[in-house]
Amino acid sequence: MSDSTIKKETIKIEPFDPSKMPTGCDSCPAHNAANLRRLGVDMSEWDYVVALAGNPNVGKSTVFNALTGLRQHTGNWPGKTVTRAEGGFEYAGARFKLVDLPGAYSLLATSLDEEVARDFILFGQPDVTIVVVDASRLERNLNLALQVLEITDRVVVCLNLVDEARRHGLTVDERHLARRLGVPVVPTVARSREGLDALLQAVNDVATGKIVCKPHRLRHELPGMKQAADKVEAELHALYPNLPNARWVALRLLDGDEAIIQAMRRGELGDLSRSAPNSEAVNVIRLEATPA
Ligand SMILES: Nc1nc2c(ncn2[C@@H]2O[C@H](COP(=O)(O)OP(=O)(O)O)[C@@H](O)[C@H]2O)c(=O)[nH]1
Ligand SMILES: [Mg+2]
Repeated sequence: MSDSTIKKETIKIEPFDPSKMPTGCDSCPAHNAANLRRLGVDMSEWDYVVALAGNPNVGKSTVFNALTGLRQHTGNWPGKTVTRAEGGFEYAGARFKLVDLPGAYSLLATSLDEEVARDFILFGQPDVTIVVVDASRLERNLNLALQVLEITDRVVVCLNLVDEARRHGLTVDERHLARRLGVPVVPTVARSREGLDALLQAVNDVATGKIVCKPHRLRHELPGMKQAADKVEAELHALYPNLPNARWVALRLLDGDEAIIQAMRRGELGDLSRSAPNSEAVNVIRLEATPA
């Protein structure tokens, strides 16, 4: 490989400012209030924020309506033509804000809808993300679920439309699925409110830290890629020990994902960490492809 094919880029990260960093604890809300404000979500009257994600047509709006009733309103995402529904509910004495994300098949940010959904989960760092999946089309739906699990470890899978699945002679072993995914899986028939109490319980348990998820993350990387990702991930870890998705961020940076690079430059990525980064660490990450 000649020198001209070596891509070199340095990203400067703003020095760490402890006054801007929330103090983390296991049962404290994990969401990022400052980033949420930028995303148009005011958390001043709420304890937790829950995002609702899923492919189109899986019953997301049905779940949203069932949980929020009349306590909801719609508007646009700031600066976007994408509509957003927002609502709230109370459970076990806590106030939950629920944000319906645009329906998406992936979080690769190749469409405006996918970008909005990804940015909300990445920067808003919701206390819980409910991924609604269609039990009768599980394989296709797990694509999005696995991508969400790459970005956040605070997930509850709502296995919806189990009545439809049953009609097609399909049963899903939700316990096995939960073990494999490393997050709670709750079977529901949202249209008749079946399973929604269990869903709320699981959401509450993840929000309050009673359940700590161990999300399944796919690792199929070519050796050269693995080496580069290991290096960037290690530097991210040194800066932000609690970043929940350092591997994913490392891979996005290596891929040249402009939104993530800009977020690093603005210091927004650092805000994703719930505790102070190592102040000894040099706040510079070098992205550097080494010749094979
Ligand atoms: N049979 C059945 N239908 C459902 C269920 N949940 C939602 N639906 C229906 O599925 C369709 C799509 O639901 P919707 O909530 O609009 O999906 P969204 O696109 O994900 O928001 C609607 O006709 C719902 O009434 C369910 O659990 N079982
Ligand atoms: Mg909908």
